[in-house]
Amino acid sequence: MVDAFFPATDNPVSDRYQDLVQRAQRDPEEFWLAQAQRLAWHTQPMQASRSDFTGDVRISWYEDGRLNAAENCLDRHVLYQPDNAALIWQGQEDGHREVLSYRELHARVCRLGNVLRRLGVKKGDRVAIHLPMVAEGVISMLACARIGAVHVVLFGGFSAEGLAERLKDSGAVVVITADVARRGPKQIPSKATMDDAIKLCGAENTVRNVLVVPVTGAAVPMQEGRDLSYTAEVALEIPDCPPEVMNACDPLFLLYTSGSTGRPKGLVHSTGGYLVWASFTHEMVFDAKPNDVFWCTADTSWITGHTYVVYGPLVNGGTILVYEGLPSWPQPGRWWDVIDQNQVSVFYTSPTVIRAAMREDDAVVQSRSLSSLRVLGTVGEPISPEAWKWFYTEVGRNACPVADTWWQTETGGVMITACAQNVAGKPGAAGLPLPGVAVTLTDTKGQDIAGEGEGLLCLAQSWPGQAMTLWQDHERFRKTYFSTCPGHYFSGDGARRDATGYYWITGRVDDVVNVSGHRIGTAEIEDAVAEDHAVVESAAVGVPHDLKGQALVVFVVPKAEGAFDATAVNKAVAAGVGRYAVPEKIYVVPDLPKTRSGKIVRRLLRKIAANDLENMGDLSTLADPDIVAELIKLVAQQN
Ligand code: 6R9
Repeated sequence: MVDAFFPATDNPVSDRYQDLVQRAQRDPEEFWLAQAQRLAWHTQPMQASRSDFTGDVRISWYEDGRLNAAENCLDRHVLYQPDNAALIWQGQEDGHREVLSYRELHARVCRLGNVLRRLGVKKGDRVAIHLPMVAEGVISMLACARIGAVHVVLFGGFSAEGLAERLKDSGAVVVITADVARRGPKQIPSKATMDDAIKLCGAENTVRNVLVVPVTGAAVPMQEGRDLSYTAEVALEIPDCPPEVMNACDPLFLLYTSGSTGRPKGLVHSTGGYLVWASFTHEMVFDAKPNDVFWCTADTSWITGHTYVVYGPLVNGGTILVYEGLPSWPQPGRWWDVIDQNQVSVFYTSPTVIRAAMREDDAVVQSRSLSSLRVLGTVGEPISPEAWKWFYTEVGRNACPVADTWWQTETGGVMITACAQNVAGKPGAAGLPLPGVAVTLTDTKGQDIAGEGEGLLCLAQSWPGQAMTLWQDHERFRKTYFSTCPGHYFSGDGARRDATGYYWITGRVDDVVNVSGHRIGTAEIEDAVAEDHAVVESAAVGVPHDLKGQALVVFVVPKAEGAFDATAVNKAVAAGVGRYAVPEKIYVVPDLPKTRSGKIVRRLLRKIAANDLENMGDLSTLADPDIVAELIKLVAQQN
């Protein structure tokens, strides 16, 4: 094998891994039923998959099984390891730290479950969670799961409009938010933004109650009858709350993500299949052990936070670390201190963080011990071989396997990686599909590509963690994922398979931009820009960026000639989507390159914005081929 980094052996996979791959191939039904034994069921499933990627499309796992996700994450561990740490919360300042044992976490989840029940939340109702990285975020998710409510975790960086859109779409009846969120030296007004969001829902508002977690204890306006203090409410309840027994295919949560059309997509994850996937992948990918302190740095509002901050490690009985703060605040290397202080053994982060750390003096990382680390992982964007090697050498001290994990909100958990201790890592490559994962590369006509080659990254068979549908829009689910390569799930990514069967992810082939691991739909941005009435039309594209992976660039065509205020465009994006999506650069142009049928040719805009002017391809299909030269000139002038 070429370029293999770890372990130094001729055979890139372990015997155990090979055996699992073969068993999964031989009899998938048997294999996945055996994996279901990881969980405690009220009714054992007798069947694994009843999924079908053709026709109307049906994703269905363990459909005759019954279970409760919170019970799986808590009660069975309370039985045999009540005093083991379930959750370590580390605040952004040193003095702020709290360790919750399994018994304590169970109690706090139960109290909140009882509050929600008292507020009339029923099985199947949606509850929105809008919290920073505090223990209450995890507690809230598990409390929903316990009473059969569907949690909808919303990103703290969304604007009021972004929140309102998701509150309306999900029909959330209760919101759990914070007074404010700490972000380094800044404070984010969570409650105030949520108040605005609920106001924006107008007649479509479904929110009856807002529970406010006192993160700093800041005084915030409370609306009589609607808003309640989280602390006061949980204090009224007992630490025992009978779990709601759910069907395996009942939704555990909705999670919104960006796609190539404007409206965000609410992916619906199941209770049984998702939890099996969280357990299986957490153990396989990270070679997880019960005494691990597992730190996944993702925000809980991201799928990575759902599966590897909360469900995976807890269902497997491990200890999770929830860290409130930023990587380099109040001092550079803060995250390395958090690892040392909490004896973190598995560290799972993103290439963006690694790139930022690489820019600091190596003395910052070298001055820390990091001796507790055993396994490293990355997720969210492609990691360059250079960053991979830095992570392996400087953070892992040449002794910890690095799992670059490729997966998506839609897949529920990791799909392609170099499983720690079982698959040799290769800098820059994601790795091999997990056992039972049927990755294919197809050409644009839907034909499978065999052997070495590059194509659309698809899956030929369902897997337990697959999202079941889009919230209240199954047809959009079918069209988005199953029409490009009929009979296959299409991920939206392109990939290359090398001679050793390893996959190298080449990035999105649709109109989604990945800024520091944030998935941003260009249509979302364009919809927001359209709110600026001085703009006729706009086109958002992604360009390569050293630190962020990709950066967002927007071409705008103003209504009137003369002075144009680009800051208004930024304001429109901040208001419509959130500050995190504000473009890196705005180019003011007289027109956009379009086909004769009026379609914007984004491929050309991407090349122009990235100053990659070779191989512009055939311009003769453009309505106005001269626009290209003009745009090149204007972009150069505005840089
Ligand atoms: C888990 C998560 C999914 C998109 C995905 C792809 C990109 C994720 C990656 C990666 C290259 C990796 N992506 N992991 N690209 N290498 N290891 O990120 O979910 O937010 O839904 O994003 O992120 O483009 O399609 P999500």
